[in-house]
Amino acid sequence: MAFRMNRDNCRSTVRSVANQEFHQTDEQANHAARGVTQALQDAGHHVINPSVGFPQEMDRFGTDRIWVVAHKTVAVAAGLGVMALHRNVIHPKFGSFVLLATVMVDADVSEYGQALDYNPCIDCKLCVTACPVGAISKDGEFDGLACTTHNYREFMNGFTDWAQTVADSEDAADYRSRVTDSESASKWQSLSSPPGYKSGYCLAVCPAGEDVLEPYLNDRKAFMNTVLRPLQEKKETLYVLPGSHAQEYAQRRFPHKPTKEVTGGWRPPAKRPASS
Ligand code: B12
Ligand code: SF4
Repeated sequence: MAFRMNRDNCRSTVRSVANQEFHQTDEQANHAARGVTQALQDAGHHVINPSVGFPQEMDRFGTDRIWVVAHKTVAVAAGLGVMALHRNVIHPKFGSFVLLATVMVDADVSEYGQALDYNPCIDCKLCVTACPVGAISKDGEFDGLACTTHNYREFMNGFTDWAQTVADSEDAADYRSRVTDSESASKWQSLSSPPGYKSGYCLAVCPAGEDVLEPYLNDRKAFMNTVLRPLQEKKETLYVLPGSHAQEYAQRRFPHKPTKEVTGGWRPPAKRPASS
């Protein structure tokens, strides 16, 4: 199942606005999938709805994939869209502004969906341009480690890195020399409400999809000025692994965005998360 997100919220440079859109849609999707699960259970089936996002299987973290089902794979097979350059599924009508859910049932299915026979991606490569840590390359390579290190700074590995910083600090003054007050507050916020994404700009700028495309086609310059540029110009800290391509890219392409070297919490040698 695909659930629509509100575009301007996702495109906002104000992270709390974009994050509440992701979290609300996440909740809506879990709720709807659970409703379908309940109905199928009442009809006598064995059925589950693995979570849309988190929780995931953290006992496997660092050794295996932590998600229960790959929603994108199922969505593509069901004809809900096509996985494009930015690795998200583009829905033919709603574009990149969808989150996905899967209901798994033991019943025989009377009719199967068909994969789309075209790709709604228009190959504009705005996702490549928007990513602040160069995680998406024009040729289709995706640097999952660069994305996770920055965008998921408040999640599993970013949290581990922060916990290690606390453990390594000699006293409060030492901790404060390593972590800004804003970063401490952000960590608290992510622990007390769902964790905040730092970016997701690849999805925000994507003009593909029937309902989304018109403003881009009508006036590309205005689209760049109102959608792409504000995200590019936003002053924000970018989290990078020392010596990584992401670090070099961020410093070269976005010199006004300060970079901060982090360990990412990975145990040496750095382990790459499974590919998306
Ligand atoms: C891991 C993950 C990430 C990682 C990717 C890490 C990496 N590349 O190394 C990181 C942290 C970077 C990430 C970031 C984001 N993510 Co994310 N992420 C996921 C997650 C948990 C799994 C992705 C995945 O499918 N991986 C790889 C799969 C394809 O491999 P696999 O599991 O081994 O599956 C293989 C086999 O096992 C088999 N298989 C598995 N299942 C099935 C099922 C069937 C039927 C069959 C036949 C085979 C099969 O085939 C597969 C291919 O070989 C999904 C949630 C979920 N549970 O699906 C969200 C998800 C992909 N993320 C999502 C989103 C929105 C984001 C962000 C925008 C978040 C944000 N707000 O910033 C960013 C975008 C970054 C980007 N450009 O991709 C959405 C995408 C929605 C969409 N329109 O496509 C998802 C689907 C969550 C959701 N429920 O909506 N994400
Ligand atoms: S931003 Fe452009 S290139 Fe990237 S996925 Fe969307 S349509 Fe395709």
